Amino acid sequence: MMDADPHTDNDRHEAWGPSARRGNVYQALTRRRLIWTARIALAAIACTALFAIWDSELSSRVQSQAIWPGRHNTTRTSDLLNQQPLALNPLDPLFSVNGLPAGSFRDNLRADTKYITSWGSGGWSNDVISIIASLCSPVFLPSHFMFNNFGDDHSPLPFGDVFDLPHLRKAIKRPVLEWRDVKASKSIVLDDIGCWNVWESIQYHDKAPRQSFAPWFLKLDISYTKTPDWIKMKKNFEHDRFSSFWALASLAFSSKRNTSLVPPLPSPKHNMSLAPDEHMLCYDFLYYVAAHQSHEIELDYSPAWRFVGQHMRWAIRLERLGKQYLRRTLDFIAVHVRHNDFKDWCEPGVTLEECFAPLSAFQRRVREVQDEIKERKGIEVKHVIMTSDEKNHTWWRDVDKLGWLGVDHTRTKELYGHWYPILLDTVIQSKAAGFVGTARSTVSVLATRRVQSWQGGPVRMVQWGKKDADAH
Ligand SMILES: Nc1nc2c(ncn2[C@@H]2O[C@H](COP(=O)(O)OP(=O)(O)OP(=O)(O)O)[C@@H](O)[C@H]2O)c(=O)[nH]1
Ligand SMILES: *[C@@H]1O[C@H](CO)[C@@H](O)[C@H](O)[C@H]1NC(C)=O
Ligand SMILES: *[C@@H]1O[C@H](CO)[C@@H](O)[C@H](O)[C@H]1NC(C)=O
Ligand SMILES: *[C@@H]1O[C@H](CO)[C@@H](O)[C@H](O)[C@H]1NC(C)=O
Ligand SMILES: *[C@@H]1O[C@H](CO)[C@@H](O)[C@H](O)[C@H]1NC(C)=O
Repeated sequence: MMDADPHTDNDRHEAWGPSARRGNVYQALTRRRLIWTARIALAAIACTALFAIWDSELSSRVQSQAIWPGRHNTTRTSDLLNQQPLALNPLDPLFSVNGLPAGSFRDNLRADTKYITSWGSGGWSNDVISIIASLCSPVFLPSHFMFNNFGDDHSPLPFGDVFDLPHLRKAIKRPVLEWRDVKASKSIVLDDIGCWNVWESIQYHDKAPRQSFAPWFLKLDISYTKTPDWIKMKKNFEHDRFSSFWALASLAFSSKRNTSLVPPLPSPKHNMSLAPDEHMLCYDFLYYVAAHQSHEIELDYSPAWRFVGQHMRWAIRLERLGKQYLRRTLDFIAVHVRHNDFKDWCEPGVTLEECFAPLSAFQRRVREVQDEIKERKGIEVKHVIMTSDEKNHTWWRDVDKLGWLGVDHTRTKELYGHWYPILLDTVIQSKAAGFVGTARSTVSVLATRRVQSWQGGPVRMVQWGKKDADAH
């Protein structure tokens, strides 16, 4: 918990996520570099990034390409497979690259187009919030994203496997690419690139760019330029890490860029010192970005949620799988209880029993949500579905005793893969008529936003950290 600061809640979501793990990331990278050489190709296939074009004359280009571009002889993504040759869609990734995924990503970038990308390095919900942020501002037109897992299994999760990219492109009217559309998964080319280092300017204990597995999977050798101190919203305040969309976006334009350049950190492999790339703009980390205030993603006005997050619907296959898991349960309230590493966030001197909210607190909030649905929609919602990272069988038996349902994940990993228990639980949460979550969990935060936006349902967060934190 090197980032953890129990005296402020400013770092809360991430405190358990990326930063908690980042201490040994570098070590892990070096150690794994040897072990993983043979697995790079595989990893790169799975890895994902969304790019975006931020400055292109899209419409004129589309007009000049009134016929199906024959050189795009690939149907790797299911997305492309579904594309009808005659139904030309200017947002199609095919229009944003030169052709097939290339050995070096640069060979596939169009000269008339600019791209933006960033790396994930958190838990999966932290990373979803980062990508929502990076896709949000009109200048940060879509950016890349990659899901990392910093647990025992470093298998990245492709963005397009989770979210419905064709829907997202249409909804936000932006071309969005994945890294796998651009750089070949089997490439052995280590590409040099200059990127902006945001992390070192928004916090003070870690004097380095944000570590991530993404450049490793993508075979990028990055030379970082530290962003100016003024990107931080609360100058010199160590308990808050947010920067603003427009501060970061201004660095994408040559006037601010040129006056902000400082000597770059040489890249780790090729020892290259490169200024931030102007063709492929990149930032190390975009989790802590806001328009107006820290953690605004939780609030109704959040531009990131309104303009992007709510349009990130589930990919069709995942949606179908989620429905299978729900079987015939039509109306239900979802509960999310987050335990385990959250214990590190308990107030000093508080026992675990006092720290985590008891089931009775969740029960009380569930009743409030039931009442609100009754009042607002005249519907009696009786079923309650519990989702949690808790492993304790006694605790789950107590959940059973309340008559609440659990999701049967006994075979989920085996059938669908490592990521699917949390993915399916997230899908199920999003389909609830109402939601009760755990305060300070990004999994819960995203579920509240989805239930509000997609189901028009009421939500509550249960407080915790000390005895009776949620008593009311
Ligand atoms: N199956 C399942 N796993 C969960 C649930 N909640 C948390 N987890 C697991 O715990 C991990 C917690 O997430 P982290 O990686 O620390 O970070 P996060 O996903 O951004 O979420 P928070 O830590 O809750 O803010 C998830 O990736 C899951 O593996 C749940 O409801 N169901
Ligand atoms: C295009 O795809 C077809 C069918 O997979 C293949 O036979 C052909 O060689 C490909 N052409 C090029 C130029 O890659
Ligand atoms: C920034 O620098 C580049 C390269 O040196 C130059 O081409 C460009 O005109 C400069 N832009 C401004 C606004 O000074
Ligand atoms: C990296 O490059 C710099 C400047 O070109 C040089 O002084 C330095 O010795 C190089 N370091 C390594 C480890 O090669
Ligand atoms: C498991 O949960 C029960 C009920 O909440 C609790 O009393 C017990 O201490 C827990 N066991 C462990 C090993 O945490």
